[in-house]
Amino acid sequence: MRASKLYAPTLREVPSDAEVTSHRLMLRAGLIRKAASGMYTYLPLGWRVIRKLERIIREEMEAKDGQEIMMPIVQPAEIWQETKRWDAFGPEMFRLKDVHEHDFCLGPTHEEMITTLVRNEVRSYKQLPLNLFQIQNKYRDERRPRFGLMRSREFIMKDAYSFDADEAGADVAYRDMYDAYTRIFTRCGLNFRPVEADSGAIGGGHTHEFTVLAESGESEIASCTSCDFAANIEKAELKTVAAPDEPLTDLKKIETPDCKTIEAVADFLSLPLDKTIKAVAFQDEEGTLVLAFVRGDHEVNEVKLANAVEARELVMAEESAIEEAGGTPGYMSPIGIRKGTKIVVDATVMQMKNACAGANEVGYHYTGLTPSRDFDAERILVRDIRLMQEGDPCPHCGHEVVITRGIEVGQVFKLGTKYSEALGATFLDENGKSKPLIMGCYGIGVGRTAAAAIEQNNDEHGIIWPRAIAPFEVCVLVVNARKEDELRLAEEVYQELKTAGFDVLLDDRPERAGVKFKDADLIGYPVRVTIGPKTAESGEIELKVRRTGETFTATRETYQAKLRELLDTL
Ligand code: 9G3
Repeated sequence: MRASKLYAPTLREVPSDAEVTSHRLMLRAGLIRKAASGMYTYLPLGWRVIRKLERIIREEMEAKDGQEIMMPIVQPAEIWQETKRWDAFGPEMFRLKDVHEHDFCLGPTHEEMITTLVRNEVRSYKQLPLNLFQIQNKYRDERRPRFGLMRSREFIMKDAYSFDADEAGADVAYRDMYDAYTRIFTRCGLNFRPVEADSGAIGGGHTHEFTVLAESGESEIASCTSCDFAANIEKAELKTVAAPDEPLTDLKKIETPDCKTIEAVADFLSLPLDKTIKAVAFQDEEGTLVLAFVRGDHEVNEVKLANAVEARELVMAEESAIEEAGGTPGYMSPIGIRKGTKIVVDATVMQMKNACAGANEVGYHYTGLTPSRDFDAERILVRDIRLMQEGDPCPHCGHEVVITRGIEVGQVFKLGTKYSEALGATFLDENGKSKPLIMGCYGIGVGRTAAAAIEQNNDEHGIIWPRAIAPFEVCVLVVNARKEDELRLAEEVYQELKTAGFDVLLDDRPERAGVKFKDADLIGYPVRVTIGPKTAESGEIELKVRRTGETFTATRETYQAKLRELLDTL
């Protein structure tokens, strides 16, 4: 390809709504253009990156016996009604009607579609295990699309689905996909971690997210400083902290004027925060009040809390809802709350002795509170609802954890029989007994992976592509395309490299050299081969490595070997 023909409009400036580096650089380098909110066109350079990513994904999926298919994007409502998910996702699901007024959606995912396909044809254990995958646009009507390809409303996903006869088979399928993902993201040159994650809306329990470490990521990852523990902070389980043993004092209600927060009370009574109990009030999607109690120096993990009360979503409670339930905002205690309110107490709180908490009366708190003695066990749920914080002990080895941010680029889920039972996808086992298929599902955000690669590989000049997914792996740049001898030499080198199998671009534009050098750095070709006056004089060819800025001089005879040597390190 020649840059004089390439459709890659580079920009010096970007629109203000491009908040993260990858979004800004993908616009500036002419990789994507916004078509509408959360909808993007891939320009030639951007699409070359996607196609290289897809090739790596296909190779690794097929190495694990995944078979590629292509399902419709437009999905009939009926299959979603069978799994009772048609109404579960509200406005996030793009819906449409056909000419007969029948309901359809644009596929946000394909569990229903794939399971209704398989249930008709897979009838015997002899046809198992089966792993089917596709690489296709998905549609999720995000209220606030942002960060370019990182959170868009139409996005390319590789989604795979596995079908097994038993749990042991499903474990093998899960491990195969886990290994395939490890190989895919390694080949893409990404610094990633598989982290334990919360299975959220789709249930099934076991799941890992493949997370690319990047400060601009939306995920928060807790990882151990000394063992391989890593978990999405939403899921990270915490050991119960035992409280020091001490003689129990009597429960007392004391006046604490104007102490509306637990910090104020701790101050007023000069108590350490870890001797206080903090209440946080939420409401679930039905408006039911959910009270959470954690130690004063801990935070509530809303995902764990939602799972504990089986709520789909939780919002901070209105003060009126708290009062209706017999609670006193700012002075909440689980003692005296009316029935029907869900009360969840963190397991560490249940170990506390002689603690201080709200007394459910304005201006009053309890001291000498020992939850295992004073809380009504019938009324409360005791769960781990703590949010893991920097420095907390690793649940595996006890060393301190650190919290870093990351971009979720892939996830592997165990689905069990959630969809096969709901949709009657059964098979006959070797004894002729009918059983539901055991499933797993596995996603990779292809565009998001490209964006994550840029988040991890950039500098003040632009993108620094890992070789395997660069739009071109080498750029042959003519210093002065108006000089006949330089241009001819560049053409020869370009042809030689193409013949040698390199993925090469010839920048033959009649632009000032400075502009072309800047574009090569912005777009981020791994190696730049410069043909200039010295090449014409003495055959000297300069090679520059984008990542390190190192330059090497070679001759017409040695430059190809040098290029291969350099590329093999990138
Ligand atoms: C919906 C809408 C949004 C959704 C879903 C359904 C997320 C939904 C979970 C998954 C799980 C896996 C296969 C590939 C990997 C991820 N957002 N999920 O089910 F209707 Cl609007 O998609 N699916």
